[in-house]
Amino acid sequence: MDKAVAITVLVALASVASSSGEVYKVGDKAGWTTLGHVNYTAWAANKNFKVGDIIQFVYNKDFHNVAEVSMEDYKSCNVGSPKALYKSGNDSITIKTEGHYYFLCTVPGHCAVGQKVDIRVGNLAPSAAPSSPPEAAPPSTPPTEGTPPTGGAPQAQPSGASATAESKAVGFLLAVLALAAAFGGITMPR
Ligand SMILES: *[C@@H]1O[C@H](CO)[C@@H](O)[C@H](O)[C@H]1NC(C)=O
Ligand SMILES: *[C@@H]1O[C@H](CO)[C@@H](O)[C@H](O)[C@H]1NC(C)=O
Ligand SMILES: [Cu+2]
Repeated sequence: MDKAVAITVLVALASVASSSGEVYKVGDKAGWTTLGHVNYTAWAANKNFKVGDIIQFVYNKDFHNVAEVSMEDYKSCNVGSPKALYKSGNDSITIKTEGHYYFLCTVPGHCAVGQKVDIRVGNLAPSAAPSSPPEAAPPSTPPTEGTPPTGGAPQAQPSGASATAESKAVGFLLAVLALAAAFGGITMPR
């Protein structure tokens, strides 16, 4: 009975631990910048973002900012109607629900050279496949500096990411079982 309780508690603790949010610094060491032309699509592609994770933008606030925008504005680099604007130079955004979070820098020209990122949270279709075709061409915002939006990157590697997550979970479970065995001297199932 005590062993069962101990195992239950350990498993509960393990699931709490594994569901606590991770902090993702956008661009890793480079941060949020136009220098070096960091490919933020590639940066985001192999991440398994979850609700509760924290997306951290670190940048020089004299040169950049962070705007959360709609998918359309993300694709067209329209900086004119952000949903939210951050400019502290060190902005941490906690993910509250599944979905796409589109961010870009509103400084003229920066989005066009790639300072934009699509944070895809949950098991959703890649943003490259919009569910509805573009409707009657909206009064267009001129694309900045003639660079086409880079919206066409399919992030086709969920298998690798989920395999990693699974092996992590299995490892965790094994560790918990080993601990429980050591703790209670139980024999493993035969
Ligand atoms: C950025 O990376 C994505 C995914 O790896 C790739 O498809 C895309 O072509 C890259 N963009 C540039 C501008 O290199
Ligand atoms: C950014 O803020 C976090 C806390 O929100 C802090 O841990 C981190 O050191 C800060 N980084 C920089 C570069 O200021
Ligand atoms: Cu910028």
